Amino acid sequence: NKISLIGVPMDLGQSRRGVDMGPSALRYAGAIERLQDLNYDIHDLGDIPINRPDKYEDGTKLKNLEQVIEANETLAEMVDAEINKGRFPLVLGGDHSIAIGSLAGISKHYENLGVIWYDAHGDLNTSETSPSGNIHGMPLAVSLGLGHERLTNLYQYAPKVKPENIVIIGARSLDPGERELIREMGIKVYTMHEIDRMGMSRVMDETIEYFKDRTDGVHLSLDLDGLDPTEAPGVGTPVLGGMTYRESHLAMEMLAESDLITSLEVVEVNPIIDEKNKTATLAVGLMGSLFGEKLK
Ligand code: DIR
Ligand code: MN
Ligand code: MN
Ligand code: MN
Repeated sequence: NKISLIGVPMDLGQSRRGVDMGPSALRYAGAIERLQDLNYDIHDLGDIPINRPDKYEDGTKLKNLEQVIEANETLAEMVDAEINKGRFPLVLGGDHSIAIGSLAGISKHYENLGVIWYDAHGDLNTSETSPSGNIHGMPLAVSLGLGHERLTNLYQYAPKVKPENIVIIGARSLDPGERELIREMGIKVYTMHEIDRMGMSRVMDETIEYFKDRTDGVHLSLDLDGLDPTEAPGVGTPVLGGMTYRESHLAMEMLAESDLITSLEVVEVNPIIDEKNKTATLAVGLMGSLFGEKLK
C-alpha cells in the first residue's frame, strides 16, 4: 500500500510540444489526493530534470536521442530504487518513450514481467521501420531488445520483456513494420475489432487469465490515446474509434480485482491541446479505479 510517484516532464520522444506538462496536469487533476483517499501511503518524488535540446530535432531519424536516453536512465534508477524499498512505482509522463526507462528499472525485479500496453498504437517500431523517427513509437520494440543499441541496452541489460508476456489492448493504428513484428513474434493483440466483437469484459478476463500463472508481476502502460479522442482529446496522436470511458473503467476495475498490477505509467497527456484538463481528469479517474475505488 505504498506508492512512489515519479513525474517525467518530457516531450522529446515525439514532435508535438506540450506533453511535458503531463505530470503537472495530472497532479492538478488530483492524482495524489485521489490515491490518498484510498488510504495509500504516497510519496511524490517530484519531476525528473529534463535537459532540453538546443534545437528540437526533426526528420525521420531518431529524434533527441541523447536527451531521451538521459531521462530514461534517471527514471530507471529511480524506479529500481523505489521497488527495492517495497514501493509501487507510479510514473507520470511525458510521452511514451519513458516506458523504456520504466521497464528497465522494473523488469530486473521479475523473472517474467507481464506488460499490458493500453494504446491505439503498438509502439513496436525500430529505427529501421519508424515512419517518423519519434522514439515514443518504439518503446515496446526497444523493451523486446529491438532497435537502437543504446536504447535496447539501457540500464545494461536486454531484453526487458519476452514477447509472450505482452498483451496490447486497443490497437487501431499499426505501421507495416509493427504488423510484421507482431506476426513474427506472436504478440497477443486485442485490436478494436476484437474489443467490439468480444466486449471488454471478455478481453480482460482472457488477459487476466493469461497472465495469472505465467507472470510474477504485471506492468500497466496506459497511453491515453488508447481512449477515443472524444473522451481524451488532450493527446498528441489521436486516433478515432478508441476505447470508451466505460470500457476503460471496466478494464481498470477488473485489473484492480485481479490484484495483478505491480507498476503503472500514465503517458501522452497533453494539456495544451486538451479541453479544460479533461484528459488528465479522465486519467486520474482511471487511476482511482485501478487502485481499487470500487472495492472500498
Ligand atoms: C507511429 C505513431 N506509429 C510512429 N506512434 C504513436 O510514429 O511510430 N505512438 N503515436 O504512441
Ligand atoms: Mn510514507
Ligand atoms: Mn504509446
Ligand atoms: Mn499511442
